[in-house]
Amino acid sequence: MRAYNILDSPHRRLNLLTGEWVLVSPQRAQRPWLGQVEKVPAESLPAYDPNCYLCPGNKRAGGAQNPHYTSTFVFDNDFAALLPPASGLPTPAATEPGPNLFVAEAEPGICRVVCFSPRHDLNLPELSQSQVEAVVRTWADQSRDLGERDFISYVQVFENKGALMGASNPHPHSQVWASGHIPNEPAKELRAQSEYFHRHQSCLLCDVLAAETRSSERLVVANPHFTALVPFWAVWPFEVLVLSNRHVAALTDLTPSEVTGLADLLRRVTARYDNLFETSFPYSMGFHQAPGDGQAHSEWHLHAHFYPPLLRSATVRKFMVGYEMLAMPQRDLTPETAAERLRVLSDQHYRAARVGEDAGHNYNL
Ligand code: H2U
Ligand code: ZN
Repeated sequence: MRAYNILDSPHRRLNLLTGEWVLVSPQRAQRPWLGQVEKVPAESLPAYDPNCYLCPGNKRAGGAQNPHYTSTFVFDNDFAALLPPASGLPTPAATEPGPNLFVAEAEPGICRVVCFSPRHDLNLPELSQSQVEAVVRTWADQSRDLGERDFISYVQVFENKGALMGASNPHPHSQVWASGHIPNEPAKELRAQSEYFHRHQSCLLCDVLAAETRSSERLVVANPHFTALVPFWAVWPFEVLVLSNRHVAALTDLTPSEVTGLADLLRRVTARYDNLFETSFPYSMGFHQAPGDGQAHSEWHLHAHFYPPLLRSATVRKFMVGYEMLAMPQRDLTPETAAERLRVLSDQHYRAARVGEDAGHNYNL
């Protein structure tokens, strides 16, 4: 009898960060596709769009006028999902329990938008190294500024890129939502990292990084400060986990060389993404840093998740429906194959339309 080989047979894998399982069905990768085909995004956008709410000097939807900014630009979201307590809402501590069965509580917070640069047409892999460093420093500054407030427990930095991900504007930007409670995803990760730390007296993601570096089969790209890999438990076809090589808890802990390293790695990962199907690759990405809840978080390891929806081409996406919505996530392409496909791609963006000094960083790996 043939031995059971997980690489060509259905199996499930445990996500050590969330405690949830993913079903992997490698034997199904070649199934035919007669479903929805997405539109390919416009290849060339103008450097400045007079109708864009985020371009320098333009009026936003809420009526405010953007300055003629030249680097990153941060503003309070005009349609914020969370509002600070100053707006009259009670803080969580002041909340009364709901009547009997149903539970609700106040959620104070602050939402901001971070434009990457004045350029309407340049995403992370097309910006220069120093421009992406400015973005990383802005995320760290925002994390510090918002995380220090006493009514904030968690700062979520994220980017929603592309119409396919519901981004309302093509001008490259990210968002920062700071909330009074720790949201669901970081809360699961907090539980898993704390349990692991107490059980093993070592950090979960330090151990994952060491194991992945040893085996190298799921590595995508690395430099002396950060490593990108397809996690063993990836759900999205080309999902990537970015880990700091040093055990740090937050963006605010990064040294200037680590900021350089993170900017370099983000440019390399996103260039590979764009190169994969020669399209501006949509994704949601975000950083998971330690909660700013006044506790010491020695268990927490700074990381970023990239969740991109594309599966086979610029026009065929993975849908999280049916079994995924009702039972558990499922994937056909193995994380090992996805890593291999991303690993062999060039760091040089296929449009090679880089601006500024763009010397990049020639880390010898
Ligand atoms: P998304 O592209 O991910 O939707 O993010 C854009 C954010 O920018 C969105 O949260 C805000 C929206 O509320 N926004 C403003 O605050 N002012 C504007 O003039 C346009 C968009
Ligand atoms: Zn714009």
